Amino acid sequence: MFQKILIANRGEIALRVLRACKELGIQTVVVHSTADADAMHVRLADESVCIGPPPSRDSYLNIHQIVAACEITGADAVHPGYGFLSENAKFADILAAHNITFIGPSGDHIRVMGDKIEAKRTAKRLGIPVVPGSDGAVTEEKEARRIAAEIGYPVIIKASAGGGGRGMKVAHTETDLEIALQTARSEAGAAFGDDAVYIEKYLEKPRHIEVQVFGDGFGHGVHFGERDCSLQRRHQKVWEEANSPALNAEERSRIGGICAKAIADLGYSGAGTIEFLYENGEFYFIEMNTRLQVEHPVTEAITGIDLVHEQIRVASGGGLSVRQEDIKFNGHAIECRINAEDPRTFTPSPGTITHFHTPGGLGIRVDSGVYSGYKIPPYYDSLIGKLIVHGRNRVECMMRLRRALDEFVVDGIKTTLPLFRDLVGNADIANGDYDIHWLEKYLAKGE
Ligand code: MV4
Repeated sequence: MFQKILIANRGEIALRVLRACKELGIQTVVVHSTADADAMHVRLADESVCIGPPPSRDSYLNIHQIVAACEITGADAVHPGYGFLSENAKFADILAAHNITFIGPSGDHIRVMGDKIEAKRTAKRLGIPVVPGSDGAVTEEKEARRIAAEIGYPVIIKASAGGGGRGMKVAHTETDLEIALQTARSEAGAAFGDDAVYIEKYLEKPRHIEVQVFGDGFGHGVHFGERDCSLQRRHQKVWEEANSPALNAEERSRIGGICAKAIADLGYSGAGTIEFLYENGEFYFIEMNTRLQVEHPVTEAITGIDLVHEQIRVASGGGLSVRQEDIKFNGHAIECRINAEDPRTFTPSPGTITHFHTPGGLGIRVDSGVYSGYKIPPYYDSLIGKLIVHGRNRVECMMRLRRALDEFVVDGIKTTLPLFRDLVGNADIANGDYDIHWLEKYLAKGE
């Protein structure tokens, strides 16, 4: 087991990882920018190292400073959290070269999944169902026309170096296709320095369902069920649940089994998320994330398993604490992402939190790095906390969520809490009847 873990992140996820380390009796080091000297993760860690000025590229993304902080403090492993360097293959390789364990998959697995064409080809080879489309990159308009005619319109053109919704163009007819292909290629080239694009059938009303997987480092794979993350705005998730209200136990175990086998065949190590679009009872792979995700607590709530403990165990060579047959799905969980933003326009609202009171009681978890009197710096994302609610079933979970939202107080700044108070009272949400476009339509109506 590791002696000392360096946490290369900030905010609620730094605290989340810190808690797991403390429970496992592992010493902790955090790194921080000058803007985060007063942050909770800095206060609670055993040691802290200031690695640079506020901009992320000079601090949380500064690989050399982070490696130096490991050497100075004698950390033998790094947990990257999510965002920042968590899916940076070069960072994983550099740590390995310094005999420091990256708590995550190999640099090569990160690299494969970071290239969306390569990821899709890999998924298909491993028996994961993919969206119909081109076999690889498409450059010629003639080839694009042939593929589009074969799969049928509408089609979507995606950047191979994109992901998470960046660099996509939809073509509804052959007339749209030429412009869509040209703009997608030039935008991808300008944004990512790689103009490779691919074509897929455009699914019009899917849900976003993602399967939590783990490789144990010894060639075995398991799944921890799925999360439904369809409620998004501009590719930012807002509300996530486990299980998906759209799946039955048979579908869960079928897609989970396919994903677990793929992870085993890939020789993958650590936590991963296989993302699907789900429409008319069918799953279509879109991407794989090679990190712990923001919404992992809903999976923890329904399985009772600490996923950060599992990441640390696997990275240290100790394998998983559970086999597939030990993983049971118990009840229902919902997570609300509480952002320091205007609840209608989503304009960031940094500043001082004058009063912060979190809800409690059975089935309530709040993961947050803020406190009364804390000043939210303007340099980073606006997530200030997550409310995770668990119940024996979805109805109980929703009742408890409504009550927890009533108890939650954040004064001094604007937050997205009022949006969640509206959503818990909405009939479509109560029925679990929503797709990836539901939230944007709801916000456009201004209800
Ligand atoms: C799609 C799609 C429809 N058809 N692919 C957006 C994020 C990126 N991960 C993939 N995305 C999409 N890919 C096909 N073939 C629709 C989206 C999409 C979306 C997906 C998940 C959650 C929210 C979304 C919002 C808009 C578009």
